[in-house]
Amino acid sequence: MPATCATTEVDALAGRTDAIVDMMRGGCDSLVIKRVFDPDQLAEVVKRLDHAERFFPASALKTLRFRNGGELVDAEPLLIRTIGDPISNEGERYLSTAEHLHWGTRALFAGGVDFEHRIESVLSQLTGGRQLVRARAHDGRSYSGWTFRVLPPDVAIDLHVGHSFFDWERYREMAGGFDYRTQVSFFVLLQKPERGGVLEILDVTHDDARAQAWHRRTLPGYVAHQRDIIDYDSIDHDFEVTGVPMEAGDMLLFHGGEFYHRVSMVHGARPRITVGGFLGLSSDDQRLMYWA
Ligand SMILES: O=C(O)CCC(=O)C(=O)O
Repeated sequence: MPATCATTEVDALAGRTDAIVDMMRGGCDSLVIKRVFDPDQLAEVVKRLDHAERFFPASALKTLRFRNGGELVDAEPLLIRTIGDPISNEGERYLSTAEHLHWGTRALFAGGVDFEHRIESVLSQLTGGRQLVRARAHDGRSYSGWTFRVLPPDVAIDLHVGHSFFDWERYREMAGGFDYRTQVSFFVLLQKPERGGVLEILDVTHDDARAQAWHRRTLPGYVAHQRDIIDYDSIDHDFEVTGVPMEAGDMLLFHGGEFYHRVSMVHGARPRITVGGFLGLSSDDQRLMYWA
């Protein structure tokens, strides 16, 4: 079955108080919330990010470049820039970056709607009454709540699924623990590229035996989910792929822990820029935690 998608206005969330937990339990697979941020404010944030990026801790994630049609161009530079340390990184650095990124984001959004305040107030309406909290380490320090992701032209994010990352140390160190089956992704589109850069959800879950057929060739040295180069042609032929249209300012929630997904290649001069993270239920089902 293709992924099911719903769209809602940000001031019409009252009827969706259980939306996130429903998604975690197999309900609607994605939800676009329109205009969570004003696109004019985000255009200003993108300009500031451009100037400020060098002051932020950033990682370059290796990715592969494909020509149209899926032919591999080169396995060299990987060009997805992640601003803020992803949860895969070493603990001490990850936690100090989280603090830094938190204050940096405040500066990027200064003078307009504050990012953290806005996403918390929107997400809190969808938790079925559970408290929304930023994930913490055992020593009490906060995890990052989000990272910025910059996808330049000709770059795509390969197929991946949240479930394949749960053996990372940072997940084990998450205070209180979280229920791995419940991971949902969220992000806000800051800058839409001229073409492409669409989040695509496949009707294939992490434990689906059919996914094994994708893993045909192996390139050591790539990040976990990119060790295997995926045969795009067979995927598009064999599986339902649901693209989720978005505009700058929209927020997307989707069941990325469970369903394979990817971002199609960015075309045109403008990079695609998003900022987002992940949500999961605490092991005791009392809180909804978020992190990146
Ligand atoms: O568009 C993005 O920010 C990446 C979303 C994604 O692939 C994920 O949440 O796993």
